[in-house]
Amino acid sequence: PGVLTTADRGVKSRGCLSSLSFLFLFFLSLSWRSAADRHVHTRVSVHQLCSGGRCDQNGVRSFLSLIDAETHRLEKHKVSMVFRKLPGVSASGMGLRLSQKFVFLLFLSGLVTLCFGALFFLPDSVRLKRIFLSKTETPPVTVGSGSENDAREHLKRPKDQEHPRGMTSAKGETSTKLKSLSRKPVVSREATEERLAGGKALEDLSLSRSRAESVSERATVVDHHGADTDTFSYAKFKRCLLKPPLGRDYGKPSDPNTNERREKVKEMMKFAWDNYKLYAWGKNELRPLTRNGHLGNMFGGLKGASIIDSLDTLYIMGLMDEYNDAKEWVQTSLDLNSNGEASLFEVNIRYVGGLLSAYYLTGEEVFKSKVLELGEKLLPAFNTPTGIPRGVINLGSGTSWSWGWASAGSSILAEFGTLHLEFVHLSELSANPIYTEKVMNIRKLLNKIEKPHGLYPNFLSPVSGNWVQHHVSIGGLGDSFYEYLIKSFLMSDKTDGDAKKMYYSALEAIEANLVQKSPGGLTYMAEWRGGILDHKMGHLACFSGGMIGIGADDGVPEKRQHYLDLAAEITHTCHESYTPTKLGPEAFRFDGGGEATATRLSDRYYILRPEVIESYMYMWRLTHDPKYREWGWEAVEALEQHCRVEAGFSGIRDVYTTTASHDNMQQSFFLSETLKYLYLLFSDDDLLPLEDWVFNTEAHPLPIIRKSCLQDEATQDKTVAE
Ligand code: DMJ
Repeated sequence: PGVLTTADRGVKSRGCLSSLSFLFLFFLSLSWRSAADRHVHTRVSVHQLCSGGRCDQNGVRSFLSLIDAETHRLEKHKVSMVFRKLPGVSASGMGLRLSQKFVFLLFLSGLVTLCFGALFFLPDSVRLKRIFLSKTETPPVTVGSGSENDAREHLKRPKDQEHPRGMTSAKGETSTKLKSLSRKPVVSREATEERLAGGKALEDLSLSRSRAESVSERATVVDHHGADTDTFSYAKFKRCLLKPPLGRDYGKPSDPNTNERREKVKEMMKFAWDNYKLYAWGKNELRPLTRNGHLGNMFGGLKGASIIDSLDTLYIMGLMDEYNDAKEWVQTSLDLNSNGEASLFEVNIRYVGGLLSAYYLTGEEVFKSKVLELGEKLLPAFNTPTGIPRGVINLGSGTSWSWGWASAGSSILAEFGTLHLEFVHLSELSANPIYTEKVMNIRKLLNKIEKPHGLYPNFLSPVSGNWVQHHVSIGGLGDSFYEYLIKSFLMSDKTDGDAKKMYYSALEAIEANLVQKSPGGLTYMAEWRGGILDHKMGHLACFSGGMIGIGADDGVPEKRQHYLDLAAEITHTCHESYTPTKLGPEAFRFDGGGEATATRLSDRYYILRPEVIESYMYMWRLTHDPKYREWGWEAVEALEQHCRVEAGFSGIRDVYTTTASHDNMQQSFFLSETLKYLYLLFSDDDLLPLEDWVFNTEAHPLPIIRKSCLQDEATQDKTVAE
């Protein structure tokens, strides 16, 4: 706190510049005034030399030369010159008196100062800065592929749209016991020559745009959707998994009580699904109070978000009739030729993630062809000078632009930083490297750019590649960027060294700057605004318990237990925020006397979010501490009591009152995340084992890519064929 960052220094020095301009004008006016004063003084002195009709000749001569000199000085004076040049204005300066001139000049300099002040200090002054300072600003940070449609740069329409996402000590607890963190693969993970070469190719981020394009073109020749359909073999992929995805018996727990709880969660899923099907089929989300559907404006005209988000949940729960209905809808009704404005992030995590998972779990070709068709439609969003995509894309025209609410046309860290897992899989399935190149380019830029205190601010300009504001958050706007770093490392079969390095150094910076302990002993993640801490934690930030947990095992040996403890402490804090309804507020604070409590009315709502339960699930898998299942069950009971209505589940407006006021929305992430994490919490660990799967930020499981195994398999297949 209190330390000036580079950007702060920039703003301050520009502030100084405007103050200097004020001082300059002020002294100019003073010197003008003193010159004028001296002139008056000279006249007075001459008057004193000549009295009674007699003058002292020598004195007069020397005073006359003094007058000449003064006159010359005044003539040279810029302000005086300006006045002289004005037609019809006398040399005396518009006929104003000296004191009036002085006041006028002071007023003028004040005005100039005010303008400069407004330019640099008003909240959204960045736009103005760009106009005035564009020539002197740091040149854009470019890495690899750049813009190919700079025309769009000028045509982009910043729109005023709503923010698509929520803004977005374990008191007496002892050290958490690590249950089974080591995930030992059976398949060889030696870094073979070939794998290294492949990895290097992926990481060669200085690829020129033209190369990326030519690769794209080549792939397009192979297949309309850029897919070389013969390259990816589902059978090969299945053979490279360490365990069956659905376990020995669909993860059925042997303990009857746990099984009963799991069945309850399955019933909740069926209830939510049936009502969606009944009242909102084909729409994006169900409005359970008014019993109708909601399309919203996040998916660019794409429909059926709840269907796509539910595919894998229905499948792992064994709700096969429902899954088949969903699959049929994808086959017959999922129309990707929409022409609306979509959030790149939301379409990616829900549609791309949902379809990818459905494909990997079932091997149904329809999911693969749909996801490749959709992936291709997202590519134009990356056509910016830096390759950092903008937040909004028109799926029909490919035009993209930044959210109207995002400062100075910036892109959001949690949005452009949450594409990696899905895009790498798009390359896997299509055999087209362009998707990987796009996200590797983002990675490279983020790796290269200077980070204040090692932290990643939430807003970045897709034009210059510089940070736009110094707001750092592990909750909304930042969250899943960090999640995708560690998950990229895990999903690469632990070969993605850059992701690993970036994750652990980010975590170090987070610990040094954001992690706090409340007076009551609760560990929490504060937010950071240019060095000032805001002692608030969003519900969204509660995913970090799980994230730090799954990353614990790959930290430096001396920190592994520490990371696991930190993960447990944060999860504990988030559990503390779930009171008295046993549901948690959107954001809770640790100042103003509160401990993990929402102090503002506007923060008290709960929209069926998953993050706290997500951390319970990971912490259960990592430690098998029974408290996580108990906490999960508390949440199930609370959802039943406060959120279940006659026709589905609904968010509530105030978690501090037991007479619920419902928000009339069954979010699609309730089906994909909240209920899936609860189901997994009450299942055996062999249902979607973490040795084989990572969950994207919408809880869609994506398989770990075992390049060496896939290549060995390819060699074997070839040998057999020969
Ligand atoms: C989900 O869409 C994702 O988890 C996203 O990363 C954050 N917000 C919602 C759920 O709260």
